[in-house]
Amino acid sequence: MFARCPDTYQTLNPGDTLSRTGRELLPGWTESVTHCVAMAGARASGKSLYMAVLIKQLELLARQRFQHVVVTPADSSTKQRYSEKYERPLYQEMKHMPPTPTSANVDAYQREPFIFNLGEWPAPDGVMRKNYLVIRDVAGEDLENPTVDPASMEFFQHADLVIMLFDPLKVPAIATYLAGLIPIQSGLGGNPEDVFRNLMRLLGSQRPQLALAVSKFDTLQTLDRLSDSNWKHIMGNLGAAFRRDNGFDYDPLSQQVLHLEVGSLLRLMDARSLINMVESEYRDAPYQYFAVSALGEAPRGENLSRKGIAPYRCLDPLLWYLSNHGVFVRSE
Ligand SMILES: Nc1nc2c(ncn2[C@@H]2O[C@H](COP(=O)(O)OP(=O)(O)OP(=O)(O)O)[C@@H](O)[C@H]2O)c(=O)[nH]1
Ligand SMILES: [Mg+2]
Repeated sequence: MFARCPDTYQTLNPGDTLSRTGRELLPGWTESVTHCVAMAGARASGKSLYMAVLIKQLELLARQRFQHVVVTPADSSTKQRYSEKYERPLYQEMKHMPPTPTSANVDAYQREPFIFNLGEWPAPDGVMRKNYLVIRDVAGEDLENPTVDPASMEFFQHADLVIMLFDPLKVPAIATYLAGLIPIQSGLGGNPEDVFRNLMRLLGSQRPQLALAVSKFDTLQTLDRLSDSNWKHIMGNLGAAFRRDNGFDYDPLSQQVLHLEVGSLLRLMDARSLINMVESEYRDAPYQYFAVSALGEAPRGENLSRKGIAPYRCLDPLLWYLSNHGVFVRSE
């Protein structure tokens, strides 16, 4: 069995037709392979925008590189919620999304998972099986709340991959440098260390694979416009892996370089206590650092850049996980 419950991310029995919360599973679900992902990060760290763009990028990757695969919403609820809450504001109205409502809210559209078809790929038993991406967006408000009931977010414990976003604009030194270079973003969320501590509380003794991604990386890239500072030298280094987009070519070796570079960047950003926490909590479990930008350029006020969205390295965290499971890997 390679499929898990899309609601709780927990195991199922062969032939089950209902999820653990009693919802009907898609036909043949227990014969398929699931990849269960959960987003994490403070308020306004960029989770929802990232998720919107991630799906678009996956669709593109499939269309451009894997002719036999079409990435589509797997059920009507995913189709409707994704298009209304994520795709439309971003790609049609070119506006920001409102903050994701806390899961205690009746309108919490993210309480149910989003399920996408990833096409057929050889499963660990060698059989070609349908693969699904099951992904959950979470309200930063819930993740910042140290009293949120772990039972209400139990899916974190059973996730295959947690993608936690780290907002560089929350770093005081960076914010000072950036003043004047990019429009000020209002309404930033809480401290990433507190979010990480709370995430560990929600995870209990479990350690799902963790992708810790510096989000809004476009803002850091503008630091090379400064006339004189350490940051100009660091971000102006065009040889650095984090200055190059890799298109869709995920490569484990260059990821390793990026991991080390982003690790030192985080140290320079004085995120040492976060790094120490990650390194000690994830001593025996896989984690990697990433750098992503959903927008590619800092937004001005309510509206997104008129040049459109130029996502940067958004697929890396997911491909780190999926490529280890033979999905979106070319058989040469
Ligand atoms: N410069 C830049 N800003 C971004 C990027 N992604 C998000 N932002 C900004 O961050 C704001 C918040 O993004 P969201 O995706 O709504 O944040 P969230 O983490 O889902 O927030 P909650 O739902 O409250 O937890 C956006 O309105 C943008 O202003 C990015 O790639 N680059
Ligand atoms: Mg959100």
